[in-house]
Amino acid sequence: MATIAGSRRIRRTPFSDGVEAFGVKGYTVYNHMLLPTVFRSVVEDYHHLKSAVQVWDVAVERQVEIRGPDAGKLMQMLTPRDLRGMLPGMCYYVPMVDETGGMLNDPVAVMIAEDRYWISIADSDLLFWVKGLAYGLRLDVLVDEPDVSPLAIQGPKAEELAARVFGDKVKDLKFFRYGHFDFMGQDMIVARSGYSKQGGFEVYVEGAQYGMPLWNALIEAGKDLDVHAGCPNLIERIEGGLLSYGNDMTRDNTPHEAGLGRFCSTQTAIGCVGRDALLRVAKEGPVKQVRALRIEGDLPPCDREWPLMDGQRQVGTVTSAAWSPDFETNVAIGMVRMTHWEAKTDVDVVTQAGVFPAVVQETFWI
Ligand code: THG
Repeated sequence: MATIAGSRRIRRTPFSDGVEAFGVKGYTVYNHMLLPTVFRSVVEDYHHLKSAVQVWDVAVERQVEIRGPDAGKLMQMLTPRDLRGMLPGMCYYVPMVDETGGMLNDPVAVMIAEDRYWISIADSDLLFWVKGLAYGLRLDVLVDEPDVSPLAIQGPKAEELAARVFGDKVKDLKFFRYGHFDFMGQDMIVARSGYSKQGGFEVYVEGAQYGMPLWNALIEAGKDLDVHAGCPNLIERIEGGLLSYGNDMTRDNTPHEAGLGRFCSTQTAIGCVGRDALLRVAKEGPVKQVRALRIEGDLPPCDREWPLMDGQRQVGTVTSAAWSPDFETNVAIGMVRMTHWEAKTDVDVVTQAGVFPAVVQETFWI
């Protein structure tokens, strides 16, 4: 593909200088901002992520901040996950839906205080929906995008690296919990989370001016750990079944179709604007759902939806795919009709480079 022209609409991040110093080789655009996709090669980055530690510029995980007396009420309107048990110090993965039950985003919600939340969004303009609800319903809240940029530390040596910069106390953090940690006199929120299955942390860097100092400190402290700049890795995230909003599910899908039913408690999520719609579809169950698929052959890049066929009949789509060196097969994510979603079902994938045989899997790989 040709290169993308930089411009003000495609925002740089507080860490972009660090990313470029490591020789970033590819970018995508996510939330109108640059997201690195490859440093050495996707396969080299993959092996390194699974064996060492990487520092990721995930500033594209923008925050929608909700502040004020009605913050909790507005949060519950956005999601079918029951938020009543949420307390400061917790992060929740929360499907967010519109009034039809269609997915608008699949963010990580961070409860900063009783009356203050950050919604760490995937790639859609959720801010406008949240602002619209707040204004239309005259809620007592402020809704904005604050100057907060997440930096992820991911990989088997992430705990060691994070402890060197933030102190041994980070090791006590449980999955999807956060704490406040000091970096050069600045308070930072550090959570045990991140878009990989290798373990690690996300630092919510408040104030762009702290971006490069933190980046440099992590790179310096991790020299003997073989630390390298990295980014969400296509192969690893498919192996782990981590979904990509806009690719693996869209506004046309319910959370149940996306396989996110375990994050919904629609019956008790009183106030969720999609509650009635979701209760209706959850009763019957979805007629198509996300599945892991194994595909044979030398695939082209998955830069479009690939029809899944049983003979002349379309029975679904493949939405993400890549060659997995560790599992020695093409790993893929697709949306499969219920007639064909059972494990071991044989189907055909129609790509821009021909037709390839595929098999529905029982589970993801990691
Ligand atoms: N971290 C933060 N913000 C984010 C992402 C992130 N915003 C964009 C995008 N990623 C949102 N999507 C996801 C998808 C999966 C997960 C997190 C965000 C995730 N899932 C785990 C899993 O499926 O194994 C666990 C979820 C759970 O058990 O609660 O982590 O990565 N800040």
